[in-house]
Amino acid sequence: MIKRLSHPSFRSVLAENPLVRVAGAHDALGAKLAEEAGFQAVWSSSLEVSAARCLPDASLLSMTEYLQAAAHMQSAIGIPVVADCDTGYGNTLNVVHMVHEYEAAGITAVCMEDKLYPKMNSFAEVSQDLLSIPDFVRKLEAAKGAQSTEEFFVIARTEALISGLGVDEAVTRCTAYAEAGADAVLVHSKQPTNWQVLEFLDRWDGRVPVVIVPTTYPDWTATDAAAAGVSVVIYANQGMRATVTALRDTFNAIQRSDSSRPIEDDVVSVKEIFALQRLDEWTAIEA
Ligand code: SPV
Ligand code: MG
Repeated sequence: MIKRLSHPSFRSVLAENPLVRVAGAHDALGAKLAEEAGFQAVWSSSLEVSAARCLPDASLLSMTEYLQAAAHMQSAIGIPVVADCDTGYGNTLNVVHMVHEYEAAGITAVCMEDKLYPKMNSFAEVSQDLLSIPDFVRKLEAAKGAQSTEEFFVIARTEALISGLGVDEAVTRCTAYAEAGADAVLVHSKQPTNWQVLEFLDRWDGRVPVVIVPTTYPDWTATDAAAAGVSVVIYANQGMRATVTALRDTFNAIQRSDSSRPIEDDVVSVKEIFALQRLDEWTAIEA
């Protein structure tokens, strides 16, 4: 009989691995393919979940919609989802509700960032204004106070570098966030190299683990990042970008040749789709 999949907590995965590699996804299929490839956790990306609806990553979807996407991913895989919860969907009260709902849905880790609500994606060329340190500390304290198990893990993300405030501000903020109870800090940079993150790591006292999202500095290997002091590397959107490339190539090729003949050797069989659906196990129920 098919059982609901179980999964370890993100906290336990981090405790057992000096470096955790995480892949971004927006649905259960993407999450499952990340697991299949050997990633140890899945990032339920706000950029991807919004883009899957052809909407900007601008706090347009509701918490319920993001939670549903994360929960769909979590129920399909045996590794933990790390849910990108933007700003916590509002003020301190929204954060408490968010933690209650995510934890109840079986999500063991959330990430919350110190931008103003409503937020805009970090790479959008608009002003990226931050919440004050005391206000974000209150949100973190509310999140930690609202969790009902010791396992639940809260990542505090600073957008100080994204908003152009520099490494000093990022260190000051992450120190305050760790003191407020954050289980890890995420320092996000949009520089074309890793120099800001290296400077941050040089000054970070290691009181909680550091998470990075190396979208704009892809040459830095996860192994080298770990050697420099990083504990979690998130490949946040490469899967979705690859999907767009693959769908465009496939649809254009079919249109060009007026048949699907040219692409048949390049795409998986329907049988492989059945395998991802665990169809054999489902049909066995009635056999
Ligand atoms: C996401 O994947 O939604 C992230 C990372 O938060 S970024 O798009 O770089 O802001
Ligand atoms: Mg996001």
